Amino acid sequence: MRFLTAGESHGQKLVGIIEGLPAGMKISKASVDEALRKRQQGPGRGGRMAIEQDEVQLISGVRGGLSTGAPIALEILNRDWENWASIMAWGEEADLESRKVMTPRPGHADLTGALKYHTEVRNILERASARETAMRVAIGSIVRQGLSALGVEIRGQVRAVGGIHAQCTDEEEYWQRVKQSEWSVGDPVAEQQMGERLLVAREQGESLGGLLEVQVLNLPAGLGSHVQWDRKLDGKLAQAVLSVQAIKGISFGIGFEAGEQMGSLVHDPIHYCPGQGFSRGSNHAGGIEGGMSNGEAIVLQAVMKPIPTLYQPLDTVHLETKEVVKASVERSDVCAVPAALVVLEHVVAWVIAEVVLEKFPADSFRELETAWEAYRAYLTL
Ligand code: EPS
Repeated sequence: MRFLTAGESHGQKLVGIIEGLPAGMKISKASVDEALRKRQQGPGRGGRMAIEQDEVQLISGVRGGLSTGAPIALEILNRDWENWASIMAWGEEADLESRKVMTPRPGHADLTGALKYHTEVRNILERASARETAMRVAIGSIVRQGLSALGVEIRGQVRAVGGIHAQCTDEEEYWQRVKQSEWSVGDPVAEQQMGERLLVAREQGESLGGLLEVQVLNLPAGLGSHVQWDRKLDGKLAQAVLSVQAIKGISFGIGFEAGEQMGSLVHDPIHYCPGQGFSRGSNHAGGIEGGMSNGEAIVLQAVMKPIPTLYQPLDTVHLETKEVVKASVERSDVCAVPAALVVLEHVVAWVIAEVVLEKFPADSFRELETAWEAYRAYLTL
C-alpha cells in the first residue's frame, strides 16, 4: 500500500492517491470530514482556519460506500485559493512579484529550500506549509476506518503546551475529558493555564510548541519485523511522525528515561494466561520490541517546536541584497499543537495499516478479516 500527495498551501486544491487498499472496506466520507474538522480546530489557530472548511471529495476507488480495490483519489479544495488565483496561476500570466518572499524565516524550510531549488521563498513555503497535512489526515482517516473495523483503536492526547504539563492519568474518565477538550488535554487546570499562556504568546508575537502522545490499542503481537532495518515498526513510525511539520523528536514508552535506569527496571516481565496468551506486567517499551508490536498498547510521544512564523520576527538576511532585515511575517497560527495531534494520529494509522497489510496481504477486506481473526485466535492458545 502506498500514497502520494500534491498541492500548495494557496493552490487550487490538495490531492492524494492511495493504492493497495483491499476491496470491500467500508468508507465513510462523514468520518473523513470529521477528522478534517478536528484538525482545523484548537485555540491557537490563525485567520486561515476561518476561511477553510475542509471537506474531502472522493473521486475514485470507492463505490456504494465500499472500496473497490482500485486507486482511491481524493481532493480537498483550498477556499483561500480565490484570493491567490493570480499569484498561484500555473501559466505565464502568474503574478510572481506581489507575494514574492526574499526574507527567509528562521526555523522554516525557507532559506535552505530557496538555496537548494534556486528560487525565491514563495515556491518553498507553499509546499512546506502544514496545509499539506490536511490530505495526510484524509488519507489516514480512510485506513483508520479499516483498522477500527478490525477493533484497533488509535487515540491521542496533548501532554504539554509551552512548558505547561498536564497531570495525565490512564483512567477512562481522563480520556473522556481529552475527547471533549479543545486542547485535547484531560487536566482542566493545565488546560486553563495553557489558555493563559497562549494569550501571552499571542500578545508578544510569539508561538508555542508542546508534547503529544499517541496510543494504538488492541493490536496483536508480531506487526513489523526484526529482520531488516526498514521493516522495523518503531523505525517506520518514527519516519512518519518526524515527517510532520515542526515535529522534532519521538520516543516510545518510557522513552529517554530508559537510558537512566537499570535494565531490571526498564524491561517488561512476561506473563501468560491460558485463553488470553502472553502479556506484560508493565509497558515501559511502549508496545514495541525488536521492531515488532508485542501485543501491549503502542505508546509514543513526540515533541513539536513552536511554529517558526513570528509576529515579532527574528533577524534574517535578504536573499538578494544580503542586508540584515527582519524575517517575513506570513499570517500564521500561534499554536497548532492540538491540530498536530490529529495529524499524528492519522500518520500513525497509515503506518499501522501498512504493517497489518504486510502481515496479512489481502485483495479483499473479508480475506483480511479472516486472516486477522485466525491469527488472533492462534495468539490466545
Ligand atoms: C502555515 C501557515 C498558515 C496556516 C497553515 C500553515 O497558513 P496561511 O499562511 O494561509 O495563513 O494556517 O496551515 C493551514 C493552512 C492548515 O490547513 O493547517 C505554514 O506556514 O505552515
